[in-house]
Amino acid sequence: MTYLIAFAIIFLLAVIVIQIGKVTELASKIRGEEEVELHNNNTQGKWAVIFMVVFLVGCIYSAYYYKNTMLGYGPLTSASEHGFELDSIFNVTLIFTGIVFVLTHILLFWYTYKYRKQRGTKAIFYAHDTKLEMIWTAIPAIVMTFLVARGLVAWNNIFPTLTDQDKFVEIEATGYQFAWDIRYAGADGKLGNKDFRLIDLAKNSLGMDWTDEHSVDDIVLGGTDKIVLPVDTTVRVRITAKDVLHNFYLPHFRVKMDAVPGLPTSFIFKPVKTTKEFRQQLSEYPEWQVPADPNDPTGPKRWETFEYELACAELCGKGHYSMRRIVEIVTRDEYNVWLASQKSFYMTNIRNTADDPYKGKKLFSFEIKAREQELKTEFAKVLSDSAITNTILLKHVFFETGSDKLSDLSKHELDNVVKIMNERASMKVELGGHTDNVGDAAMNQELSQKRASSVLNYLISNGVASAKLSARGYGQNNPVESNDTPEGRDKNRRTELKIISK
Ligand SMILES: [Cu+2]
Repeated sequence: MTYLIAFAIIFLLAVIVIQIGKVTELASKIRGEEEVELHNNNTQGKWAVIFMVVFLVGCIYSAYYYKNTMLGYGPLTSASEHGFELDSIFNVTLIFTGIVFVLTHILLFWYTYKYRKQRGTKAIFYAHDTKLEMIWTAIPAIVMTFLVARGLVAWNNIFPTLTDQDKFVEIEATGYQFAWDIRYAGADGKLGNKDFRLIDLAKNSLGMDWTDEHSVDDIVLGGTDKIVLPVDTTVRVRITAKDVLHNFYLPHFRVKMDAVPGLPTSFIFKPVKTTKEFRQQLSEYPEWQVPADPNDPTGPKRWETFEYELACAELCGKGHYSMRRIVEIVTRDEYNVWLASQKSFYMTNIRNTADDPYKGKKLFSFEIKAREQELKTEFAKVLSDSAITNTILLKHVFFETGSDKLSDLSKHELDNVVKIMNERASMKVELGGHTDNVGDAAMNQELSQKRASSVLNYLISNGVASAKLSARGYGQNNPVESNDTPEGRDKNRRTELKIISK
């Protein structure tokens, strides 16, 4: 229907134009051709001058009217250190191009009027003037050289080479249809290696390499989480994409860089205003004092709801708009608290699963520290008067398969047990060995007894009085989970510590 109406309109317009043409033709036959042409030239020349005035006034008025909504003017000054320099480059370029724009338009329209066809005038034949050519080649060349040179200096300032000694926060942004994965380096400050061959959409969508220990504490933010960054700190963003071209654009920080599949790019910037400070700056302008939601006049003001944002500035597909993310700039202390509260991707999704290359082979120092705290709390619980259980699972005690030989990793857990045992002179405990139901029950009984004794021997040889310890094998009799699954059997093979007397 819409097409039909559009077609009808175009058809009618064509008919009108043809009819006007016919009328003009008839009129010129009556008045004489030349007379009409001179009259038309006069009118069109005058209209050209009127158009020029209206057009230039309109341009200048709109630039002035919208100045507070444009980046770099009014309230929207740069929120990053290098942004001020970029804004100044844009302004200088705007001044030069603005002057040329106004001048050429005045000349264009004024000459259209001045040199319109008049009775008794003749065109001058003006073929060449070397001096004029020199002038209009030299002036743009000098101006362009100045602009380009300034741009190069700024480019070098914005992209310094950061060394390991420089203190900076590094994050990685991976664009895909239609979101960003934001990866933080975690406590070690280093992003781990990635390999596209390791990409597994369900378990490892970024292709992080778990054999690189820098990966272990890396944090990956979910699709809608706020990107939090510290103020007054250099931030290096590694930018990459998984499918098509995207563009990492932080307008308030004057950061804009293509995200290209297979070609990592990066941008360095330093935020200089926290989100709160920027809101304060906006609050001084009347246009930011209005309610954020026009339907709710008593609700928060526009400046109160302001957020920095990340946008994809490449038209990458129909869900393109949903790549918007909120960026929050906070103080250094707030950032540290936030970072510490984030869980590493590896620890939440990979640790001790089949994909974990360190499963049963390695404990990380942060895990050992955390386990020490946890063990202390567990002991405090079973020793308190309101205790509901008297048993602690020794989570980090491992044996070699089918043997009673303790693995090296068990040392951390057992050394902590030694420490706690020696702090309480009267405490007596029983070490209990448990197995799954694989194999012969009598063999399992024997193995569990041997394993419990191994733990007992380790504790004695590390300074616990033998009178405080006993060891007992329970075989496969006390499962905590079903023996039908590998995970269940894994849980059933365990060593427990039971408090006999406090
Ligand atoms: Cu995109």
